[in-house]
This record gives sequence, structure tokens and C-alpha cells, in this order.
Amino acid sequence: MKWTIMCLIILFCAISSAGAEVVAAQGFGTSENDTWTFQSAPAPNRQIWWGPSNQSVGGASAHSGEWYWASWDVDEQMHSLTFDSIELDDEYAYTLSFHYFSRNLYALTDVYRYCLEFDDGSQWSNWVNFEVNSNSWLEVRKIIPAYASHLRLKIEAQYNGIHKNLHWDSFELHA
Ligand SMILES: [Ca+2]
Repeated sequence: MKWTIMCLIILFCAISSAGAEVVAAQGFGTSENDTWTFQSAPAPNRQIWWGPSNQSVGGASAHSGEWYWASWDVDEQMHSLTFDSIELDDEYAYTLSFHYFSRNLYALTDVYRYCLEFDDGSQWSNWVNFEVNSNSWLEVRKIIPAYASHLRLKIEAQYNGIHKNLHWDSFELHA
């Protein structure tokens, strides 16, 4: 009996540690783990701040490491990060997590949202808004449904105002 329980515990630990494997990550630094590539539209711009930063922008500093993706007063143009589609193996259960920091966004006029899609298509329709004024790093954590063949992730921001920010960091897909 004792031996059976011991075996079960060892098996559980093995499964648990396998479940912590990072499949893809992006923390905007120089880590070799930052393998999850993405497209930025427009390209990073330091006048209207949009891009990696290792400095305080609007009261934030990096959630992980020294770097994060910062935005500040991006004005009328839509800004987006589109992460490369990841093909999923149906042997595994996946969880996506990342963190965001928002400040003084305004629900009626601003765009501050992310979209997850689970196919390899090109439509973006499952938009979810961030909170408008977290003033701290909040985690988004999603269990990827079993039917998903791919994971696609896009983030959008459009807001005007020198007291407004929206930042991201610590993107990780676990299997
Ligand atoms: Ca980081």
C-alpha cells in the first residue's frame, strides 16, 4: 500500500513538473528564453513612446527582468503587437499567461485589448478589454481549450493623453 502511494506521488510530481514547461516566452529583454517572436505595428517609436523600455514609464518598471514593452500617449493611430502563431500538440494542455499595466485609460474613447484565437486563420474576433487603470501589474491567465490547433495572440492600443499608459511583460505559454 505504502509503495503504491509512493509511486503515485512520484508519478504526480513527474506530471506536475512536465506541466511547468515553458513552450514560448517573451519578456522583451536579452534572455535566451525570449523565443516568442512578434510583429510591432507601427515599428517602435521613442517620440510617442511605443517599444521596449528598461526605464520607468508612467510609474511602471519591468514585471520580469529589466525590460518590458511600454506605451505612452500613442495618439490616434492603432498600435498592435501580433505574436507569431504557435502550433499546439494535442498531447498537451496549455496555459497562457502575461502581465499588463494600465493607467488612466478611458473606456469611451480608448482601445486597450487583447485577442486570442485558436486556429491558424487571420481573423481576430475574440477581443477582451484590459482594466483601464490598474496602476500595477495584473496577470492575464488563460487555459487554452483542448480543441485549439494553434494559439494566436494580438494586442491593441489606441489612446490619446499624456497621463495614459499601457504596458505588457512576461508572456509565457506553458505546456
Ligand atoms: Ca521583462
